[in-house]
Amino acid sequence: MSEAGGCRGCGSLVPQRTPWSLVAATTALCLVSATSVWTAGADPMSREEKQKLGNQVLEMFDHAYGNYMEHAYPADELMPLTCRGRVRGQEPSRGDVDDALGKFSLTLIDSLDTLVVLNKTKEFEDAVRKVLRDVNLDNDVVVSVFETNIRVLGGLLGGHSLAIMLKEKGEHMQWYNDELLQMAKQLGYKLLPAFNTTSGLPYPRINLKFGMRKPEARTGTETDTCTACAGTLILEFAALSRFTGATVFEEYARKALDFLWEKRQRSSNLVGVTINIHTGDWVRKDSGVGAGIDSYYEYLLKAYVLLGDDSFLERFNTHYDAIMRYISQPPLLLDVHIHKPMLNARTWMDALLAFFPGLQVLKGDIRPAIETHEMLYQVIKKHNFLPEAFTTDFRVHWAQHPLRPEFAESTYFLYKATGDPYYLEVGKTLIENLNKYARVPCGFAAMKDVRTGSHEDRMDSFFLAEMFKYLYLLFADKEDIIFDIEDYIFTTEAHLLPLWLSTTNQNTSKKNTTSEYTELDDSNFDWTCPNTQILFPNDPLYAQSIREPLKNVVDKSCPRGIIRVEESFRSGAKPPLRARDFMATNPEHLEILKKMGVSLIHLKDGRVQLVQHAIQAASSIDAEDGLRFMQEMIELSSQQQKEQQLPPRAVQIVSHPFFGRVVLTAGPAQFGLDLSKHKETRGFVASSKPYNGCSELTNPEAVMGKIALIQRGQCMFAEKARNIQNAGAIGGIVIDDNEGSSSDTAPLFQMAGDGKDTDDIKIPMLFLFSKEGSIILDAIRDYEEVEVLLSDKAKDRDSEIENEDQPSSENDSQNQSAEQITSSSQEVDSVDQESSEESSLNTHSESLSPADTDSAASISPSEQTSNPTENLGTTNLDGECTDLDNQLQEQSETEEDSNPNVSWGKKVQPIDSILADWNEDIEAFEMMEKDEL
Ligand code: DMJ
Repeated sequence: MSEAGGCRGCGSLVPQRTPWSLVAATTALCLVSATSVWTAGADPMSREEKQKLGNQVLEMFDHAYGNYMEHAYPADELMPLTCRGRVRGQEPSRGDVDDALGKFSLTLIDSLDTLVVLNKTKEFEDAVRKVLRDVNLDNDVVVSVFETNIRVLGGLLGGHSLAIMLKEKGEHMQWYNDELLQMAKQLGYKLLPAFNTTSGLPYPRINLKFGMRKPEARTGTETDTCTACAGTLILEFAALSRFTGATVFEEYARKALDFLWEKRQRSSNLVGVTINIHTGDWVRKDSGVGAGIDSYYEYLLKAYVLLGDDSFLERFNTHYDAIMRYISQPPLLLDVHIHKPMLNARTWMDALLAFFPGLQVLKGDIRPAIETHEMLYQVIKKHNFLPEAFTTDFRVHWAQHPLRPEFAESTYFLYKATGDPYYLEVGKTLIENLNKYARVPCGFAAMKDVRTGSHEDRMDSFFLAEMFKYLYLLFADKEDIIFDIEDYIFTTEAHLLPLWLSTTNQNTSKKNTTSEYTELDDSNFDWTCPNTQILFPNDPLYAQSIREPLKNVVDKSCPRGIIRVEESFRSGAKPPLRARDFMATNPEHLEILKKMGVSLIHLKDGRVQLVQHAIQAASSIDAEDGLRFMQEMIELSSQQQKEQQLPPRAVQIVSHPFFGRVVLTAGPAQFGLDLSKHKETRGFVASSKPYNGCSELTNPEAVMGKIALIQRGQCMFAEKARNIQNAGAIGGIVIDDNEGSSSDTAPLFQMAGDGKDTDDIKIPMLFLFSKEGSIILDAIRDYEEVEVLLSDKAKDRDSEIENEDQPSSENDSQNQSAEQITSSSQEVDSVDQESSEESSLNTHSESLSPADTDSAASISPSEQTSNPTENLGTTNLDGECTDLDNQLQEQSETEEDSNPNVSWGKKVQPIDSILADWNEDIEAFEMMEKDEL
C-alpha cells in the first residue's frame, strides 16, 4: 500500500507514513477538530472544573503510589487493607493472578511513565534511580510471559521512552544513559527461551532465573496458552528490537503472530481463546473480544500503527469484519463458537471487553463504540463498578472488580474522538466511585463484590499504569502535559512507545510473514481513519443521538426475570429452561416442559410442534416460565424463518433436446446480479479449470462469454465468482460437491458473500445440488453444446402440487422428468461458508407450525442462538418489559397469519441428525459455560 493511500482525508500530525500516527492516539487528529467544533449537546465542562478533576486524579495517584512506596516497596504489589507489600510465596497463592509477580518491584516499574504523564518529573527521576538500584530480574520465580512482557518489559520501555524525551529537553534525566533500555534488553533475553516451540508460540510461563529447560525451572510442561498471551508481544518486542538494533525480539513476536493468523478459523476468520502451543489446535473454540483474546486484536491494529506494516492492518480488518458480523450485537459483544459463529457460546460478558470501544475508536468505527460504551456505563451506574462478568440482561455474573482500567481507557478515546463533554461526566463518575467505594487509608482496594461493596486486599499494578493515566489525560489540556502525547502509542498496559520507532531499525520487517496476505482481496482493507469532520457532519449531537435509544437499556431490563433467576441461583434450584438450551431428546427437559404446561407433539411429517396450555402447568410460576419459553421459541423460529424465506432461482436447459423442459431449482447468491430484478441470463455452459474455481482460471478462453460451472468447496463462493468473472464468464453455477445431494432432500440455501464488499461481482451466480448439477454435466457429455437460462422463475410449488393432480398430457414424458428433478422445497437458507462441512449448521429443519390455540412454536435447532432478542431474554432495547401474555398471544397469531409457508418444510433433514448436531452445539455451549476466564 502506498503511504498516500493509507488514510484518505486524514491529514497528518506526525511526519511518518501513517495516518494511524494519530493514535496515542488514534484519535489525536480527530479530536483536535472535535473539541474545537463542539457547540451543543451536554454543557461543556469549564476549564476550572476540568482542572479540578485533573488535580483530584493527581491526589488519588499520590495516595495510591505514596502508600505503595511507603508500605510495600520493594514488593511487587501493595496490600491496601493490611498496609503491606505482597511478596510472592509469602502470601497464600492466588493461582494465576500471582504469575505477574516476579519479585521485581512490579508496581514501581509499571508506574514509571505514569509519573511523567502526570507531570511528576522529579518523582520519575527518583523512581528510575530506584529501579536501577533495586530491581533484580534474575529471581527464581516462575512468571507469566504475557504479564512480564506487558507490565515489566513495557514498563521499562515506556520509562526509557520518556527518559530520553526528558533528557533531550535538557532539564531532567541528564545523567540517564539508556540504563532502563539495558534492563529491558536483559529481560527480553530472559523471555526468549519461552519461544522455543515448533509453532513459535511462547510457553505461557518461564522461570526468570532458570529459563525453561533446567530441572529447577519448574515450568515448560504446559501445552496450551491463551491467544492474547501469544499475540500481545509485538509492540514491546519490536520496540526493544528497534531501540537496540537486536532484531531477534521482533522476529520472534512476528512469528507467533504469523502462526496465530495461520490458525484462524478460515470460514469465520475468528480465533479461539486457547491454543495448543505444539500442535496449533484450538483448545477452547469460543471466541470474543474479552478475556483471553482482547489484546491480540489490539496489537494487530497497533502494530500497524507503530510499525507501518500493512499486513497487520489487513489481518486486523479481516478479524474486525468477523467480530462485527458474529460477535457484535450492539450494544452487546457476545462470545460465539469459531466453527459455528452464529451460535453464541455464552450469555454473559466479561469486564475486559470494555477496552473494545476504545479500539473501535482507533479503527474509526465510532457508532458501535458509543453504543457498547453506553451499555457498559449503565452497568457501572447500577453496580458502581463493572463486575468481572455480567449477563446479557445485566445481572452480575462474577462480582469482583479489581479496579480495571479498560472502561476509563475507552472513555478517554471516545472523548477524544467526539469532544462530547458527556464523557467528561462519565470520567467524573469514575473518580467519585473510586473515592467513595474503593479508597481505603492505605490506597485503593479491589472490590471483592460490587454488590456488597466488600474489598479484597489487592491493588494491581495496572491500576497505576493505566487508570490514572487515562483519567488524567481525559481532563488534561495540551498544556497540562509536558510532552506531546500524540507522538506515542499506548501499549495494552498503557505504556508509551514513540511513533518514530516506525522508521528506525526496520530490518526485521516481514522476515517471517506468510505470503498469504498478498492473496487476500484488497477490498477488505479499510484505509480510512477516524475523522470527526466526516463522523459528525454539522451535527455535534451525533454521539448523543446514538446513546439516546440505549438510555435505559440496563435499568429497564425486566426485573421479574432477573429476580426469578437470581432467586433460583440462591436457592440452589435450577434456573428456568431457556429456549436456546432446549433439547427434545433430553428427558429432563421434557419433564420441565411438562411442568410448564408445554407439550411436544411429533407431527407425521417429522416436524415437532410445541404447544402450551398454561392451565396444565404445575404452578403459576411454571406457567409464566412456560410462556417465556414459548415466547423465546417463537422469536427464534420467526427470526430463522425471516432469514430463510428467500425465493429460489432456476436453471433451465434450453438447448436441444431439452428445449426448456428441464428446470432445475437453484439457490441464489447474496452477491452478483440479482435475477429477480434483471432479465434472465442466457448462455452456453463450460466447466472452469480448476473446477473448484478457487484460483485464476487456466481456461479463460473456454469460459469467456459463457456460464461457468464450478464445484463447491475449497474457498468462498465470492472468490469463485470473482475468478470466473475475471475469466470473462457471464454467469456461474456452483455445483455441490456432496455426492447425491438434491433439492428434493435438502433445503436450499443462498450463497453468502465473504464478509467483504462484493459490489465488484456483477455476474449472476446460482447454486445447484449435486443431483441437479449432474444433469447439466451429463448433458454436456452427451450433447457438448448446452445452453441454459438463469432466472428467478423457479417452479412454483403450489402450481406443482396442482399439476400433480392433473393427468399428464400426451407428450409430457419429458415434462414429467423435468418435474421430478424440480425441487419443491421453497425454503432457502443462507450459507456463508463455502466449506460443505459447515452446511449442517445452516440446515433448516422443522418449521414452525403454531396451530394450537394457547401458544405454539416449533423447534428449529440451527443458528438459533444468534438472535439478540433471545439473548436479552425478556428485555428489549427500548427498555420495556414485555407483557408476556399479550405478546405471546399476538406473536402466536401473527406468526400464523404472516407465515403462509410455515408448514412447507416437508423435505427436511432427518430429525435424528438435526438433533445430534444440535446436541453437539449445546454440549459445547455447556462446557464453555463451566469454563472460567
Ligand atoms: C492490563 O494488565 C492490560 O490492559 C491487559 O491487556 C489486560 N487487562 C489488564 C487490566 O485489566
